[in-house]
Amino acid sequence: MKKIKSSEITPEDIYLSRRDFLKSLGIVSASAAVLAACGPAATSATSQVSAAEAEPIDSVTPAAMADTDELGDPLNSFEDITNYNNYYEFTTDKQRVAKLSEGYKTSPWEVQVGGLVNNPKTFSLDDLRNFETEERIYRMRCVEAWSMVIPWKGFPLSKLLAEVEPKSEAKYVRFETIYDPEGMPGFKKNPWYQWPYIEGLSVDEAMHDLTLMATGLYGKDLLPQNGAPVRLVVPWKYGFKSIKSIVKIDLVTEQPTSLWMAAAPNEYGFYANVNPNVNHPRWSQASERRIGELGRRGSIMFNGYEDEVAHLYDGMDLSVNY
Ligand SMILES: Nc1nc2c(c(=O)[nH]1)N[C@H]1C(S)=C(S)[C@@H](COP(=O)(O)O)O[C@H]1N2
Ligand SMILES: [Mo]
Repeated sequence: MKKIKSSEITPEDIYLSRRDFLKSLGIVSASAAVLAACGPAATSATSQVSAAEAEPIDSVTPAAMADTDELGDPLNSFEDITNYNNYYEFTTDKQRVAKLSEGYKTSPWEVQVGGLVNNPKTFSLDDLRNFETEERIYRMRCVEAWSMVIPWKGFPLSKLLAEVEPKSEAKYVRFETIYDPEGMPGFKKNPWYQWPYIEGLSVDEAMHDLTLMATGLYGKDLLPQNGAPVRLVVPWKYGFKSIKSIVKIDLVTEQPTSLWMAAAPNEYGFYANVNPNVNHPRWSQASERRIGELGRRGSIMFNGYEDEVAHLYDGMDLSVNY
């Protein structure tokens, strides 16, 4: 593989060259076949990992090291990730969000952070851009039993919270999406929801290093359909927790009521951790359809992040749909 300085290549070049490299080793097709045939149980095979390590370390950036996530799952394409979306403020039709949100203005933008904090602060786009970003390749498992693997760009929410200094009384973090019935057609079409879109995390969940404020994917700024300019990504929870286009974050004492809890409390709990053993009242959560694959694969406890996050739920009865 030709050596080029990382400053000379665009993120897509990195992904493409990485994929070519894996293909030359027969990795891309081989791992896809294994995954399709056996599901996640087989994905701990280390062959892909060792192949990735075979490339001379100084020839690649961290981004180029990874076009699979840590279970060896291939990334979904930019095309898939930006054209199959849930964003009810625009439409409930996943394949029309991209079109309806095209050109939606996300600049200027402000995120007001307050509540039980010592340093309330309103973050402008420039303030958000000042956070050092990193790439995080995460699986995303929608509660509707489909999933993707997405290379996010972003910064840990904990870094933002450190700037506002939560008070010790704060127990939860409440997030709010922009409320724009004039600019987003879904508000009027779906008036029965309690807009704006609200989500929440416990402070411990919010401080966890996996919890990301995403500002981009595939190395580019987010498009409106994915929640530009900034959205939450909590990879061990069902996708609806990963609230888009955030304008307000508050530290609070009471557990926030999310839009989905308000809409159907028996179907959508506050914690909403991915759990293949607890079915949705209307469908099984045991398996999922990975967008771009044929057939289904088994779903994984905490979406595969159990080692990192299970301790957050010590003593909680995980057989209940919270
Ligand atoms: N504001 C807002 N955030 C949202 C949603 C939404 O409808 N509105 N949908 C959620 C759901 S159900 C999922 S699965 C993910 C989808 O994110 P993606 O379209 O970027 O893949 O966004 C979540 N965040
Ligand atoms: Mo979802």
